[in-house]
Amino acid sequence: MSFFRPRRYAPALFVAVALLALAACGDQYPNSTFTHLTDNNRTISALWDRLMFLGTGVFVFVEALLIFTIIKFRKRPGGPKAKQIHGHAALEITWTVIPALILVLIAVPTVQAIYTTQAKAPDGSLKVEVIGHQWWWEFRYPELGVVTANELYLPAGRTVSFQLNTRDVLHSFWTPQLGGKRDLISNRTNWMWYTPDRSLAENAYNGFCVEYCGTSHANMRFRTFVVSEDKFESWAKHQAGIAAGAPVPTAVAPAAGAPVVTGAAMAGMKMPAAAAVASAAPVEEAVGYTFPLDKLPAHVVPTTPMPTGESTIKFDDALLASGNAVAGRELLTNMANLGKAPCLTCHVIKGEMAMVKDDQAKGPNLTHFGARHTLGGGLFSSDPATLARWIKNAPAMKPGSIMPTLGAGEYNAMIKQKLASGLDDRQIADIVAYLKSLK
Ligand code: HEC
Ligand SMILES: [Cu+2]
Repeated sequence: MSFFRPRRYAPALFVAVALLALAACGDQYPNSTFTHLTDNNRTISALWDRLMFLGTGVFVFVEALLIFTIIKFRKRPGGPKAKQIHGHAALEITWTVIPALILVLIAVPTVQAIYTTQAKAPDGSLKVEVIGHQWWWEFRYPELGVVTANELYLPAGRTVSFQLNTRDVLHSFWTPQLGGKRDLISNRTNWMWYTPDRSLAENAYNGFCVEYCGTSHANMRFRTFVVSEDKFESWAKHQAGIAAGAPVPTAVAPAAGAPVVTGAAMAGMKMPAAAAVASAAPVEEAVGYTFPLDKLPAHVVPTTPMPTGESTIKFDDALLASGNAVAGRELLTNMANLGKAPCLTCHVIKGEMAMVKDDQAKGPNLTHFGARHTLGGGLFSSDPATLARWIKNAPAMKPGSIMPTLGAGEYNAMIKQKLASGLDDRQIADIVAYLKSLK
């Protein structure tokens, strides 16, 4: 006699499995690839559905046959000896032909899907160059003259043709909700295209690097904003130019009493910062469209924790309110300050003195950094307090980051000691005010 009576447990087991299955449907999955938001994803998911359907059919049929056979032909006490059979032509032909037919049903649409997704992008597609760097993303729109980083804007309803390259090691580009994952391979160009649905105006998605690429691979993320064609055009047109609101490139430090852009002025500001330096800026440019901060869905808002304990990056936040954008600009653009603020040896800010070309720039293009919501490969929010700490000690916030430690007294993981000289909090607050003014 056995104590284990399966029948007694069967109902409970059934309920448990059913609950588990139900739980899988109850939540929101903002990084799911099982969406139908682009033509590419629809093609792939049609294949998936067919495979699941046929696979489930095969599974149920085979298992049913197996269970039936086990029960029906089980060994019984005193039963007859099993009949021995040698070969059964009809049966063997059947179990060869049926799987072959199933494979054809899978192979034909699979090959079709490969041809569809590998085909050249349709004429008139928007070209976007995706360049992988350890550990951030560069996005270029060569037809529009735009170079940006970590935040990808796409027009809804228009096919985008991605040209995928890497500056260093392998990476892989993927916005799961929009589908179409593809690798960035050294010395080779990969292509991919898809069309975000026209109905997708003002949506934001998470993007990831999905090929291991070193220390901060998991920290190499980006955001994809799908917006209406109008908004995209407004964004792109503005991005192609220099920033509105920044102290004008020809401006020198203002005379005593002249208005300056301060962090406080910017915080409560509705108008472009240019208005605040009206005396210095002859032309007041309108700021182009930016995905509204207050409309960011929760799943794209960065939640990376700041370093704590010993590694806490201390900063005097009170200084941020009086950050002086003109002084910040002077720090970055005056060659005399290069030792302390070598920013432009790695970053391009259009309209400022060019020390590197886009192709040699080691860091993200900062021309319109003030219009970005994130920093550091989508890891952190670009609010002034976080930005200040980033400038002070980026590698402490993002392991291995190629953006160097620049704050005086900060521990520099590269040289394994504290920086004897570097930027003080006052100077960083000024740089923050300047970078945030680059709308
Ligand atoms: C040695 C080259 C180098 C220097 C010098 C440098 N940076 Fe960077 N910077 C980088 C790199 C690389 C990144 C990308 C880091 C990452 O995300 O891992 C970066 C990222 C940034 C970002 C975030 C951009 C974004 O969109 O994510 C800001 C802002 C920034 N740097 C500002 C500065 C400022 C201000 C200075 C000077 C005080 C400076 N950098 C000096 C290389 C440099
Ligand atoms: Cu990676």
